[in-house]
Amino acid sequence: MRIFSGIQPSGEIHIGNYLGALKQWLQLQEKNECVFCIVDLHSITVPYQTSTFKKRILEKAITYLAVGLDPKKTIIFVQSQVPEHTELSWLLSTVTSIGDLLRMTQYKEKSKKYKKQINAGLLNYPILMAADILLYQTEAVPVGKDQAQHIELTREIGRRFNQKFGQTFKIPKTFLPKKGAKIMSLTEPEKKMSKTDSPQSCIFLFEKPKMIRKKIITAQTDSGKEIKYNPSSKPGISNLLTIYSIFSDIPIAKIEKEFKGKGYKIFKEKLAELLIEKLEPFRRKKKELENQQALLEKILEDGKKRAQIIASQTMKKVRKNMGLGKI
Ligand code: AQP
Repeated sequence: MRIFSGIQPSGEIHIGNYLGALKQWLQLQEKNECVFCIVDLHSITVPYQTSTFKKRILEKAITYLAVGLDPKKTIIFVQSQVPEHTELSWLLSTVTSIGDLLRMTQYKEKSKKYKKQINAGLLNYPILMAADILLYQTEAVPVGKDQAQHIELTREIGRRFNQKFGQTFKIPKTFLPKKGAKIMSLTEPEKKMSKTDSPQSCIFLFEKPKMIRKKIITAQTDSGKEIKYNPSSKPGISNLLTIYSIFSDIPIAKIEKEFKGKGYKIFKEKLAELLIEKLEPFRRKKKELENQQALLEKILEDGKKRAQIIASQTMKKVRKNMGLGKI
């Protein structure tokens, strides 16, 4: 299968991004043709710092490699380096309804968060995402739950285009992980964990042990003392149980039994230890990669070339079917 997915260089990668997306990517790269992108053009739809932007992009490349993505098996590249993404995005905008864009949850949330800086790019974000995916004739898109609505719209845009201009794109499926599709904020467990929220609300993938301990110990929990999974009445502890379960590979019911009558403090201390241990290899690998700028650049350059071969084939077909191209 051809797989496509991406992450924005909008902030530091957290364990939600890892469990929702990266962990699936690692498994999928073994038996599929994977294309994993650093989607920088999506990040510029909200305020960002131009002076540190390239550094942020390189950090994401380091993250991809540090968690175990293998550039020999997968294509790793930066979205803005392949201009076909923006060309296709414009063409797809002609088969996308404004009503569909206005009802996207991410648009509603981000336009509330950045009230004074709502730009057309923020509204059109899902069209660019549809272009990213359809450009590679993608069959499956592994993402967290927050992105599922955008993939539904991608499918709709692809179908509409095929109906209007003839069979052009494969229609991709959404791949959600069975567990960890929506990791919640540590400080407001009714909200998802987000890169651009307060650092206290996230455990970053390369977080220092001291900070992991501090953030987990102070994570918002619910009234009562029982370690019980119930996302509606105990969202805080349920989120921590989910994290514990995935990182330890122990079912939630078994963890509940183990911590019966022990209270939140002991449970949180154990969870902090578990995270420190499980995230340590990522921190180590990141350190090794940090001084290898030339290697990173080569990987991204190779990735760009490989991505562009597929992208240009699709664009030839798109232009032809739309009646565009050489006169
Ligand atoms: N809390 C989460 N739990 C599980 N999966 C998550 N993802 C994001 N948050 C969670 C998944 O991670 C991938 C990266 O997505 P993105 O960089 O395109 O942006 P996002 O979905 O908007 O993620 P963030 O962390 O909330 O970033 P900002 O703050 O920049 O908006 C996607 O597969 C996503 O589903």
